[in-house]
Amino acid sequence: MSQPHNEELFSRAQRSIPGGVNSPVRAFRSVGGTPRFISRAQGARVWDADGVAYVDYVGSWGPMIVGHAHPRVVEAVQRAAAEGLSFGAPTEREVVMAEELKRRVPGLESVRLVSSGTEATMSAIRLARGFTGRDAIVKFEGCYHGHADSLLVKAGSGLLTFGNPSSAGVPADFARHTIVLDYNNVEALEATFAERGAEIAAVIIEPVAGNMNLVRPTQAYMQRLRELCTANGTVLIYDEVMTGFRVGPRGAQGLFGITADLVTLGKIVGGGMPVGAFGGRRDIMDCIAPLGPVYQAGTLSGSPVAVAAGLETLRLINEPGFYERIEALTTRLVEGLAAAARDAGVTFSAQSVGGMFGVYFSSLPPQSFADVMGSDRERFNRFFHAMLDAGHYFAPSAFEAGFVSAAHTEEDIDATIAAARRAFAAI
Ligand code: HOZ
Repeated sequence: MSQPHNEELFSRAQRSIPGGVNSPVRAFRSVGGTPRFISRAQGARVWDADGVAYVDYVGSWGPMIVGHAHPRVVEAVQRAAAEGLSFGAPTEREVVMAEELKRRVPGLESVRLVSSGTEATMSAIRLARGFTGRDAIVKFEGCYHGHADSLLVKAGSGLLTFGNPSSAGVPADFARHTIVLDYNNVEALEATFAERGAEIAAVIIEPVAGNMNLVRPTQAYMQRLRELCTANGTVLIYDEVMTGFRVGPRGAQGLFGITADLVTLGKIVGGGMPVGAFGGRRDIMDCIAPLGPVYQAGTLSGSPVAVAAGLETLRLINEPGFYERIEALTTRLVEGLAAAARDAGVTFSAQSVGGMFGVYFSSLPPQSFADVMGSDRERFNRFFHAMLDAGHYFAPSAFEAGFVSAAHTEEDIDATIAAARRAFAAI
């Protein structure tokens, strides 16, 4: 029997799975065309159901920082799996993971493992509310923190991609506790705290946004946010599910030299398996059950196999020169793409932070959600398809960041830049 093709699989999938996918952005709806069904991956490459190879800049949306199917991570997973898949009881590996995270993440005095980034942010919000006894939270337009009810208000990622930034099914009574502000807008932040500071339980922020494409906040903005939270007894939550161990070895906290009260983690911490974590100040974390009154739980939390994958990934990224190399590769990519666009006379910009990057069909990198909306999305879609046809897999949406792994080589990056030269000339 011949191998099923992407199109056949997509038709079959749509008969049994909503939209044919288990997470919306991968359906390719905003860029059009047929999603690639991935059959295997190794290093910097993924292969689709037709056997076509792509240089991968999605990297499972961030976690695959050491490359796909790294032999040491695979071996760690196999070893853990052979010892048992799940116990619903504590294991030594979880303790090692908690100690590792405490050692590396600023301000992390206590940490709990969960199974996804969504669980981490949802739990952190509940905890902040329980700790402060307040209901209101602040989030920023275009930031996406997973799909918990209070956070699906003017959110990024798939909600932005499909033009529906506030999900149906979220009771108005929940949404009214979520205050949405413009990213990077100090005046709006100050005015909100001046008016409602005493009601705000938490501010949650993607400290480098990656779900409305990559948007970098200014140092002054992050500093002022920290000051206002401290002055108002508001819990500052850095959602580092994407940026943790990605923008640098100490995440965005390290980048800005600012310590949040709570941090959420995911993606890299699971090395490609489902893991999330939230943690921070001990006085806040001690409010979680069984120590305190805020309930949070999970049968598969601290999954021994997933934690084994995460631990091995954390060991690999700790090796000397890891971040220098990944940062140099990512810079080479964005500078090469920008030069290729310039030569072709295409309005384009690009930037990177650590191993994470953004490409924009606008003359300057965006500072806010409004700037992102001003970019030429039709042109992005044509670029995306030209690159895909040439064997280079970028995120299938103008509202997502891209990711480079340590398995990418300079030759891979240069091949992508060469393909982009042809793509820019054609679009
Ligand atoms: N929300 C993810 C990107 N920020 C996409 C998840 C997926 O489609 O796999």
